[in-house]
Amino acid sequence: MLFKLIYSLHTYFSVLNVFRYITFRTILATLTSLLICFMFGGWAISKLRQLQISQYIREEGPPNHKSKEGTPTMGGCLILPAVLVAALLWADPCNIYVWLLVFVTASFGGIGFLDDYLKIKRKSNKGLSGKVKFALQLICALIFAMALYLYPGFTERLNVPFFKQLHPNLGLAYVVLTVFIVVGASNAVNLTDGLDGLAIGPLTIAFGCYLVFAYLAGHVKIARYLQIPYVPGAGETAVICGAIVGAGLGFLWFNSYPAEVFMGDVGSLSLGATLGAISVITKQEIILAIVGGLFVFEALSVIFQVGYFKLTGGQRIFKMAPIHHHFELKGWAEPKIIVRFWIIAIILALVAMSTLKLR
Ligand code: 57M
Repeated sequence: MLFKLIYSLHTYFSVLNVFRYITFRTILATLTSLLICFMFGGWAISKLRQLQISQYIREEGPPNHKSKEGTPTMGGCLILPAVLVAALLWADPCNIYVWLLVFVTASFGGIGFLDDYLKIKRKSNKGLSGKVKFALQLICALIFAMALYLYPGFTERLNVPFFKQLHPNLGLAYVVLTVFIVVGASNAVNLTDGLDGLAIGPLTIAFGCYLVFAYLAGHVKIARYLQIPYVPGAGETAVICGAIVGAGLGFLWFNSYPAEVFMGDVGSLSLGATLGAISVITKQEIILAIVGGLFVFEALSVIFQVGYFKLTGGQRIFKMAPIHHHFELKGWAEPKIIVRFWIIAIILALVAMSTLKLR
C-alpha cells in the first residue's frame, strides 16, 4: 500500500515537473523516511524482541542501567533502510555524491551490524575487536576519500571558516583529513549513544544543519554571495540529509526515554560516518567540530579520562566517561541530561550557521 502511494505520488509529481526543485524532493525524502519509521517501527521492535536481539549491559556501567537489560537493539536496521529507500526514491541517481554517501552509510552500517551481531551471538558486550573494527573503518573511509580525490569535479581545497580568502590546496593530505573526519565522527557518535535519544537527537539537528549547508554549497549564486565554496552537484546531498532527518525523528519516537529500542552500532557508526562524509562533500569540514561539538566533547572526555587514568595509575577526571555517565553519577536524572544535551546541540548548530555570514 505504502509503495503504491509513493509510486503514484512519484508519477504525479513528475507530471507536475516539480522534481527539478531540490527543496521539494528534500521535503519528500524527509516525509518518506519518517513515514517508513512510523509504519514499521512497532513491527521492527517486536521482531527484534522475537529474535532476542537485545542489549547486554556492561557490569562497569552506571547501576541504573541494569534496568535497561534486554532492551531490543540494532534499531539501525530500521533507520538505514528508511534512509536508503527515501534517498533512492527522491535523490538524483546520476549524482556521484549520492552514491558515495550510500556507500559510506551502507559500509559503516555493515561494520556496526557485524559488531552488534557478534555481541548478541556471544551474549556479551564484546563484539569485533577494537583493531579489526578500526581497520574496517579505515578501509571504508579510504575508499570514500580516494573516490572523492579522483573525482575531477571535487577540489582538495580546505574551506577555513571566517577566513573566506583562505583555501589551501591540501592535495593528497586531503585524503588523510577526510579519513580522519569520517572515522572520527563515526566513533564519536558511537561513544555518545549511551543514553535514550542522546545520539539520535543531536544527529537529527546536525543533519538538519548540513541539509542547509548542502543546499547552499550546490547553489552557485548563493554560494558566491556567501563566499562559501560552490560544489556543483552537492545540493543533491540535501535530499540525503532530509532522509536522515526524517528517519532520525521517526526513530526518536521509539528511542526517546524510556527507550523501547537502541540503535546499536549499526546505527551509530553509520550515521556518524555519514555526517563526516557530508561535511567533506559540502566543504564544511572544520565547521563539523562546532555542529558536532557534542560528539567531539563526548569523545574527548573519553580520551582525557583514559589518558589520565593510565598516567596516574587509576585516577579519574570524570566520575565516568563518556561525560554523560559523569552527570548520571552526579545524580542528574537521565531525561534531564538528554534534553540539556539537545539544547547544547541546537545552540551549536545555530552558532555554526551564523559563520556563513561572518567573514
Ligand atoms: C559505545 N555504547 C553504550 C547501544 C547503542 C574505551 C571506552 C570508553 C569504550 C566505551 C564503549 O565501549 N562504548 C560503546 C557506547 C551502550 O549502548 C549500546 O551501544 C550502542 C551504541 N554504540 O545503540 O546498543 C549502553 O548505553 C546505554 N544506552 C541507553 N540508551 C540508548 O539509546 O541507555 C544506549 C543507547 C547500553 C545502554 O546502557 O548498554 C555503552 O555505554 O557501552 N566504554 C564506555 O563507554 C564505558 N565507560 C568506561 O569504561 N569509562 C571508563 C574509562 C576509563 C574509559 C571510566 O570512566 O572509568 C561505559 N560503557 C557502558 N556503560 N556500557 C560505561 C557505562
